[in-house]
Amino acid sequence: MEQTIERKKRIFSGIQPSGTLTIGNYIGALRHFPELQDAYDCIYCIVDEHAITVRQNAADLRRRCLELAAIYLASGLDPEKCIIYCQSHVSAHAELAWILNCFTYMGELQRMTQFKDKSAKHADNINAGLFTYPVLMAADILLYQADAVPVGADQKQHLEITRDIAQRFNGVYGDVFTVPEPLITKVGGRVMSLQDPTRKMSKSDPEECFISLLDEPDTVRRKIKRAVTDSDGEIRFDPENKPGVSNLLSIMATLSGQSVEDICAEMAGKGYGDLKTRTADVVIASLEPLQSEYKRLIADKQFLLDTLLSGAEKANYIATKTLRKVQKKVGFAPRTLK
Ligand code: ATP
Ligand code: LTN
Repeated sequence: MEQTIERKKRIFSGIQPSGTLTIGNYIGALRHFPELQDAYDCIYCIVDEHAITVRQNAADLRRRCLELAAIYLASGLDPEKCIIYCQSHVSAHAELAWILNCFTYMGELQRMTQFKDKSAKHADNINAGLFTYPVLMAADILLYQADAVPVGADQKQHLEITRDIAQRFNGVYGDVFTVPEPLITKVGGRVMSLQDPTRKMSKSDPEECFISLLDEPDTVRRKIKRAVTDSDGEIRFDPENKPGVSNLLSIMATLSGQSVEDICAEMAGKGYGDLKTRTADVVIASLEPLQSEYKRLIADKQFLLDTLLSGAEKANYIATKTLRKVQKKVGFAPRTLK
């Protein structure tokens, strides 16, 4: 009897171990990872190779990789259901990135807004890795033939270039790569900095700009209390004219599950002090379970390492299959004469 086994659709995403994750990373990306793990075949990577495009202290980076593994697990990811691993443990990423570099134009990379932003931020270290960062990201995604990629809105342009590279390669060599779709949430896809609500919240910005997933309740209250708002005093969702207030409202809405409209209706006539107290209450309550699970997990480094190594083994199997196919297509020397 003929049987067709349908492959589950595949999800791939990655986060850089470049600092403690912020509620921006959580709301825009991480929060969705566990939601997807039952219906899809999910692969979640810790992209340490991307992290060194900005200078990192080696001991800190090493420690942060394990911390991010603990955060992944604390957010609800189950290593029995999905693959969790470190990018540098699977050499196919760097190998495919090299090949894809030869299918990417300088002009395309020069247009990337993240490259422009990071070049301005790190003017003393505009290295070639920072420039070809999107190509390594394309390699990450294409190696696993991912159908969809959950990311924050800031990564939309990188997903577009990934699709362009895949289509260009497929155009020359046939259907080698799955062309991935971005998964970006409408509300919360772009959480803004607490100190400059016209810029995105980023984990490598100064402390007061973000709330870390591991911030103590007192710290959360202090940072939200000092968040930049405006002087008109009205609680209204208007990102264009009231970016600070709108940012607090969408943080509260995404974390509580309540709509922005309902929150505004409930807070009618109240002041920014009340808005900030309520936002802080919601943030603290939603971080609490993740933080207590994190504390338990981070105490067992051996378990975290074992999880990453067994994840890398599974990832390596899938990635090598794609890499070998690509190497053959481009005409690299064969490994057997058969
Ligand atoms: P860095 O500051 O080191 O560049 P980052 O905070 O921008 O890092 P990444 O590791 O590059 O974070 O991103 C991890 C995921 O979090 C990505 O999917 C990214 O789109 C998402 N993300 C990052 N910042 C935000 C934000 N402010 N709002 C929503 N999503 C975000
Ligand atoms: N570029 C992303 C992190 C990242 C990623 C990926 C996300 C690296 N590789 C693959 C999704 C899929 C960032 O800067 N946020």
